[in-house]
Amino acid sequence: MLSGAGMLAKNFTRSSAAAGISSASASFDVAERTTDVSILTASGFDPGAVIIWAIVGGADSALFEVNPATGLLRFRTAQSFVAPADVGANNVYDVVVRATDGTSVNDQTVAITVLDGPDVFTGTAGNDVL
Ligand SMILES: [Ca+2]
Ligand SMILES: [Ca+2]
Repeated sequence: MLSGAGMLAKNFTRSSAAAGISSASASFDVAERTTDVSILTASGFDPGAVIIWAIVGGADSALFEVNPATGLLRFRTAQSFVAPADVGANNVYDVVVRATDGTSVNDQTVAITVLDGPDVFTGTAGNDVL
């Protein structure tokens, strides 16, 4: 006796309770005058899930962009330590990043601290006064 019914009932349930953006402290240090912050990674999603990244909030969200496919978080323009552009002007930039696979949505607040670095002077062919 043959029956195909059992072959049609195979469903997969999706467990997303543990999904999250993996970042031990959700904070990063970045040297001034650089744009790349970090390539973010997501944990807890189903194996093989296609993660889409987006910036969804944060006081300084307008200053950042994230690559939807790679998760590379970066400043739109490099920041200066002596002239911070963040809210509060304390060189700590706050942004909320979202990872989703279309089913699970996970938001993570990330703090990026811009660190002071040696200042670079670009001279001209003649004598320069600093
Ligand atoms: Ca700040
Ligand atoms: Ca400096």
